[in-house]
Amino acid sequence: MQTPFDTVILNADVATASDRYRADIGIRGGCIAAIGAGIGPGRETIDARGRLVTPGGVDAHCHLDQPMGDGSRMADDFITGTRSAACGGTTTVIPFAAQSRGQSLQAAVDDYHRRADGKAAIDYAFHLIVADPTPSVLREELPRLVAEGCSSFKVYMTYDDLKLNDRQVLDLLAVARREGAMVMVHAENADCIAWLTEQMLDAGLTAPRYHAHARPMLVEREATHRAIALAELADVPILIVHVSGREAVEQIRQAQGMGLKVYGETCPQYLFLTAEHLEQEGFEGAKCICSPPPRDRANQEVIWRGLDNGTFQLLSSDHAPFAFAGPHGKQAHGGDASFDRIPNGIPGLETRMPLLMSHGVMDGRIDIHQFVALTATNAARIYGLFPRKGTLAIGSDADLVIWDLGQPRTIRNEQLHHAVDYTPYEGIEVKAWPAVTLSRGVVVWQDGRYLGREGHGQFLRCDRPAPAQVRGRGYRGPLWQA
Ligand code: DUC
Ligand code: ZN
Ligand code: ZN
Repeated sequence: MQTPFDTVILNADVATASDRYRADIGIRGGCIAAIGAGIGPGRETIDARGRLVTPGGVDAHCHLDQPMGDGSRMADDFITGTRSAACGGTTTVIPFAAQSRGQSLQAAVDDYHRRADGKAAIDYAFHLIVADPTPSVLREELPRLVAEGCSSFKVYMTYDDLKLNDRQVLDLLAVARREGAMVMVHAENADCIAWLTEQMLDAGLTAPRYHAHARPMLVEREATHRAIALAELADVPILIVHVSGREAVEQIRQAQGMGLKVYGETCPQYLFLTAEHLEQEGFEGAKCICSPPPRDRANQEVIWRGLDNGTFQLLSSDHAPFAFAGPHGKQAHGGDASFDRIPNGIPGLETRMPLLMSHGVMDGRIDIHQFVALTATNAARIYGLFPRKGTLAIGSDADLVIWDLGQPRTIRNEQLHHAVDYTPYEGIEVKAWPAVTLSRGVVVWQDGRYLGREGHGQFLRCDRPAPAQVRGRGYRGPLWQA
């Protein structure tokens, strides 16, 4: 006789990226063991009473306890960051093990494991940030780390301590091609930003609002175009992260139209904030400083359209948590620091899924299957975690969200669970919030109470992602025939 399930979710209205059906879900050993009608008893039962049930979110771009080189410090570590994620329906996070110049990549990964070990409440994987592509990084460390489960890495085209030149980017793209890794690109033109910043500071334009003027859309457009050209030359897929508006969107769409494998990620800040948020009184605008900066309403509409028409595969938070008050966050260089000395980034792990469910699905901009794809399934596929993560299927981890829909609520920072002292989404109305979040079958959030446990979250080794496989539509020179 079959042993009972550990937990049965009864009467669920299940939505995945492709399907919608009513069923009971049986969970055993942290995995989904059965989906069907009348599947038998469980030691625990959760009656979903016709409520919408979706896969738990995979937030594939967030920063937790990432060492900073400028004296600032992130407010969220793996304890508070994963707690906040779970309360907002996210059950997997992929933050960044960031190499600093002169450091080996392996040392960065070892350090990041130490920061995460025993702390996370939900599962996590690591992307790499490659800031120093030495011969040993290219020939030994990266191939080994990709094989060991860090199968994606980010390259920066801006920031003095991280930026790579085109030759270095090409070297890394060639490694990604050979090893089957996914390359994420932060696309902004560093020299244009440096030149504009110098001009503005010389003219005495130092307030937070000038951050947006120092990083106009064309610097993102140019770098996006260049990144795509480099990937075409190396004949390898790439993913442009945190796309902010029309000009970068046009570059990505053109490349996709040419048949290149160019993937796109955007974030809630480009749907809900504008550059006007940087114009708040005094230093308040610093709360919304992130890069690329938020644009305007017309660009918000372009981003919404890109979520609907398939330009974007991912909606990630880019949670980069700096407190507003205190000596380590936005005011690390003083409460009147010039815009170029204010740490870049905003929090958003907990609000990502409710904002998109509410203003995307419930307001009719995207459908529920697009929602699941954008918040969970595509990230799991693109980073080599599918089908363990990102869907509800027999054998998948029992990571899921039971939604409370239709009850209006106002986002207030005091109700969030991160360690940041503000949210840029303060005051925005939503009509959706997770009623219950399960991580590998364990309830971590229920009816407004955090029930997670430090150390429940496990490190995930990512496979080489199928979407990183070469399609062979890039440049074909004599080297490729050799
Ligand atoms: N880039 C990121 O990816 N995150 C935070 C800030 C930034 O510039
Ligand atoms: Zn970035
Ligand atoms: Zn980021």
